[in-house]
Amino acid sequence: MPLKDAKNKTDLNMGNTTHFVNGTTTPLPPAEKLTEVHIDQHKTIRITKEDLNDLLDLYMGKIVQNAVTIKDQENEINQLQSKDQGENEILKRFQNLTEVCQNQTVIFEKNLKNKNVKIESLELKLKIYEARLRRKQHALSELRKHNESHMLLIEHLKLKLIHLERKFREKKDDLLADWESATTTCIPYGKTSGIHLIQLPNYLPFLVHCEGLTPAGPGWTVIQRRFDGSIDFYRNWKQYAKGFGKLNREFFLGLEKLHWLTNSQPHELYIIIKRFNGDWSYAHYDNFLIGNETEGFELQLLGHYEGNASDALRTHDKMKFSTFDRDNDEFIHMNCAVHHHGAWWYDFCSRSNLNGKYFKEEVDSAQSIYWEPWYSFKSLKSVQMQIRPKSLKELEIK
Ligand SMILES: [Ca+2]
Repeated sequence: MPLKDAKNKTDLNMGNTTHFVNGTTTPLPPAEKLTEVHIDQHKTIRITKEDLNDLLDLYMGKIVQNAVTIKDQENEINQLQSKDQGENEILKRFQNLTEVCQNQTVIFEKNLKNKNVKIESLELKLKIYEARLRRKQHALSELRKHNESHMLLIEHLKLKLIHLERKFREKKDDLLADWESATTTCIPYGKTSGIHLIQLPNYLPFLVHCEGLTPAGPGWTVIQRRFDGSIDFYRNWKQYAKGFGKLNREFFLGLEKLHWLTNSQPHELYIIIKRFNGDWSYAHYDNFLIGNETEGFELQLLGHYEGNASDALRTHDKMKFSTFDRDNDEFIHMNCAVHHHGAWWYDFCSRSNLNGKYFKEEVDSAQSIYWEPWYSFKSLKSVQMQIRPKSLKELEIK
């Protein structure tokens, strides 16, 4: 009980020697029963021992009650502390979880970073592959274009092949027809110009260029022709024996064929020469005969000369043929074929050199195609040698 409540029950006369018990003023007890209680330096109360005991009991009750209260509060505090501990554990667990989460986050971020690096690497690779793909597509496109171009070319070549096959068949048919009607000379082809098959006794058939359109008249067989330098005439013995060039361009028919033709029957020779200024001239020999290879393809006969080009072949009569690899000339210390860059019936050395070096303009050279003395060593623009059986000439005269 608080002290003020106690005052209701017990009124203490401060500073006076009065004593209230149960609302009644009673005289003061004897001095030995009084106990002085000092409130402060100014006030002092005197109470009896019984009152003091009552008061003490009262306060003891209060103390006990307070102790109970304190105990309750301690329990409450303990409960709160238990609760705090639980919360602390939760907090700690939460902190642990947070730490775990942070660690996981670090690992995740690290993994994420690695993944990002890998993604960047893959993106770079992808760009490279895309660039390669674009290049491949471009190359493929180019190949397709080329392929289309090649296909067009193939189609063109197929058509050309068909055309050539047709021409070949026609030519083959012509040749077979020629074979069947092969002649020994060009006389049957008269005043025409073209390539035909010649068949001599005991000799394989061969093609010749028949010429009937020159001032010399019809039925000539061309044995040599020069006009543009497209064929190299500086060749060896074997090639001159077999012949070379193209019958519709420049060529030399061949010494073997010349031998067989001129031996099959008497032949005449007609040579046409042209200058670069357009002048032309001719030399005609009425009995032309060539020996066989054993005889060095000797110029055995020429006959009579007639013409306006000069008799420049006369000095070579009875001479063997010479090439740069077969020296049959009269010049002991020199190969005339080498000196004159040609192949001819050289003697000491020559007045004519119709197989010499072709010049595209007029030059004064011993290596050139020349015919002395009509034009000295000056190069000629073109030359053609042709032969024909004498019988035709005799027939023309008759
Ligand atoms: Ca010689």
